[in-house]
Amino acid sequence: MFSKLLVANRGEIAVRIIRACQELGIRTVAVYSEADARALHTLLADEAHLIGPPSPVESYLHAERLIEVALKTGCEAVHPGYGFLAENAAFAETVRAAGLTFVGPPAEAIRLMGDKVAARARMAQADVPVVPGYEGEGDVDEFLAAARALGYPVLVKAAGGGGGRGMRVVAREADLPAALDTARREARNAFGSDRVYLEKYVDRPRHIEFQVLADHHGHVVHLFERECSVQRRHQKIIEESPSPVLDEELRRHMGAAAVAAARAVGYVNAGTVEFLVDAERRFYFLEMNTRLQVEHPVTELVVGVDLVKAQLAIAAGEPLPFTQAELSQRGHAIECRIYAEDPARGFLPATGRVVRAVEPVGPWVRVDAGITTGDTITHYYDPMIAKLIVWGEHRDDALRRMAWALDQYIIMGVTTNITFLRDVVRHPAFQRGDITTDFVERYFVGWRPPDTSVPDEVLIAAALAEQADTPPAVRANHGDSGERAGDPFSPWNVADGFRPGRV
Ligand code: MV4
Repeated sequence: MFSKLLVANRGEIAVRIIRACQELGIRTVAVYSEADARALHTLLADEAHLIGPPSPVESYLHAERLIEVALKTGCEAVHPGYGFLAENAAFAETVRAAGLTFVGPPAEAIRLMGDKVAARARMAQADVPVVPGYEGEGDVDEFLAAARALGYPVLVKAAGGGGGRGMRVVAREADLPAALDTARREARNAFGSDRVYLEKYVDRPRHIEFQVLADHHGHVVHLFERECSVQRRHQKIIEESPSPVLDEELRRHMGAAAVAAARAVGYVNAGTVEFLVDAERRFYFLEMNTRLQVEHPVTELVVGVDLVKAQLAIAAGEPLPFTQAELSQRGHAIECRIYAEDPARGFLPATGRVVRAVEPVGPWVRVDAGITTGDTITHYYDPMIAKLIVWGEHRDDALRRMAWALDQYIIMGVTTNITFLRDVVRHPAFQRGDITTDFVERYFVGWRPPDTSVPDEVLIAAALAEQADTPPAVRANHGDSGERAGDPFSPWNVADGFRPGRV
């Protein structure tokens, strides 16, 4: 195993990686921008190095600077987390060229899966079902002929896109030429390539993805599925495992397809194969994410595998410690993503100081947070600040636990989507598991947060209590039945005595 590793990321995922390393006895080196000098990941790592100003291009995306830090601190490996450079094939190559281990897949797999047209072709070769489509190099007339054969509506997608970026639904033949022009123009600007392709539009699909792990010894397994259909503008909000719609047979077929997909690209390390599942429960390969994903904890809780530790073991050359037959799903896990955003103002990102953060704690409740009380949330980085993950024996147990945990979660000083999530997990359609990718638009347009304004009397009472700063024991002596009450020797009964944690 490695003895020292560079964490090339920030926020909750950097914290997650550092914790795994701490357990494994791997020393960690954090990198941080000027905006993150007192961030959790900076404080938790064994060493932290300033890499530049807040702007990501000058810090977390600055490959040479990251590698320079890794080399000068004596790291052997680099974990990219997700986002930033995680799916940058050139970065993976540069890391390896510097003699370091990249905790992720081979650059060729990243590159191939990054090209959506090449990925579709490779999947079709490997008998992984893809959405019927046309990836031609042809002119408008050929696109028109292909679309007519597919039947409308069709989707125009950018070969260099993914994650829903540069996608366009075309309902009628008359709209296709203009849609192709716009899509090409946008793709050229966004991805540097104007190559586009067509897919038959799958109406109201479910998004179900399979976690895979592959080692350097030819073993490939899947760790079952995650259902990620609750999204808003291609941002996932809630993920769960198992999916409420898969049965054993479909799960087995999709799992086999996910393993075949990974094998077909020579995949190594942790990856995710995304599928669309239509109303007739047919499934189609969508894309492969060549990284650890935000929603990995739901798999960890249901399958009992620490995916970050698995990534590190694989990168260190160890064989997978389990076979497919040894893996199973137990119970149900749900993840809610906590965003610093204002759901009452079109989900506009929110910034400011976290005056107080109180995380729910309890059996089968997990919080992966990148922030804590006192932190400042800026507009430089992703607004996702924490993830709340719960496990239950059955889906309804997990749902109840999630509703409870959301009620307990307090973040003051910065607006978050917690109030929104509380309503989503209690929604009858969500409770039924009736979730397709249009769930939020269908049920939550015009959603308003509940009125949480506090009466003036309560604010005055709180202010007076704060000012009086009454020690707890003195309160306990006024009628409470606490053990300290009436104990003449208890230090808590000395009204002006020392109190731990009080300056
Ligand atoms: C589709 C589709 C319907 N038909 N492809 C969006 C993300 C990107 N990975 C692909 N996406 C879609 N591709 C066909 N042929 C619908 C979506 C889609 C979607 C997919 C997964 C999760 C949420 C979504 C929300 C809107 C559209």
